[in-house]
Amino acid sequence: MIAPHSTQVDTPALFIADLHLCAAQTATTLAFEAFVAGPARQARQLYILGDLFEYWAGDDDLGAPYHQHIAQQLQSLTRHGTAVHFVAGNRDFLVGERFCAATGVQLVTEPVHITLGDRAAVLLHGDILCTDDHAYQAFREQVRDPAWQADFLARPLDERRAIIENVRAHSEAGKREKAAQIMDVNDAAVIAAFQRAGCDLMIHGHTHRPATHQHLVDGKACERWVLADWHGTAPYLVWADGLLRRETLSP
Ligand code: LP5
Ligand code: MN
Repeated sequence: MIAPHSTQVDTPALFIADLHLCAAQTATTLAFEAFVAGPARQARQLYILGDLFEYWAGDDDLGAPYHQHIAQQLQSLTRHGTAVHFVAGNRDFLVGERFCAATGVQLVTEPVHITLGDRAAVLLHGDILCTDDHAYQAFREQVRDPAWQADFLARPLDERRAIIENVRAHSEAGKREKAAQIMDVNDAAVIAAFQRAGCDLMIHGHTHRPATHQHLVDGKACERWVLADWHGTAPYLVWADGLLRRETLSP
């Protein structure tokens, strides 16, 4: 269910993004299993800020044994009592109702507004902030169009997978040509996102450049936490005891 989301977050709450889970990435899959069995199980809430999967071709891909395994991991977590929220990334925006029913995960649409203690925060995947990447933004606009998605999802699963492999090849080749700065967030887009959200704290992923940035927005100090991508370990952000901090689980 896609629900508007503006909530007081129970503590401890965890934030992750850019796991890029797939059957070929054994070490990252093991890190995810350890994360689910450990820190995530002890948390009250888990926010997955996009790109949980290397890619998601549609909820009928839940039939793949690897996806079954990941869905069971998530279901064990939500049944245990951790509330899991999912914000779509640029690789898994086709996650839908069937995935949610199978896992107990709640889909939330960005920008997600939450309150950490007495502090309002906004959550994003982060790709929307990369406004200098004009080719990507044009692609994003096309594939986020509901009519385009309905047409795409009506195609056979094998055909969708083949199209995605083609896009991935173009994307990887394109990224080698693009200047690194183009693939980072645009400062004006960050400031506009803070202004629209009316808060001084932002958490996002996508750029794979973990850091905590300070911004001055209309004279107000604002903080932007960028999540790390996963490569065989489980980096995450914890909100507990009134503070945000970074942790990494190494299985
Ligand atoms: O994810 P990341 O960080 O590696 O790269 C992104 C941008 N690339 C993408 C593409 C995805 O990585 C792979 C596809 C995901 C599947 C989604 C499900 C269904 C979609 C179906 C599509 C038809 O998002 C990359 C950014 C980078 O982040 C940094 O911000 O630069 O953007 C691109 O590379 C996009 C290109 O610039 C433009 C798109 C080219 C598409 C060409 C299609 C040709 C083949 C079509 C066949 C029908
Ligand atoms: Mn991404």
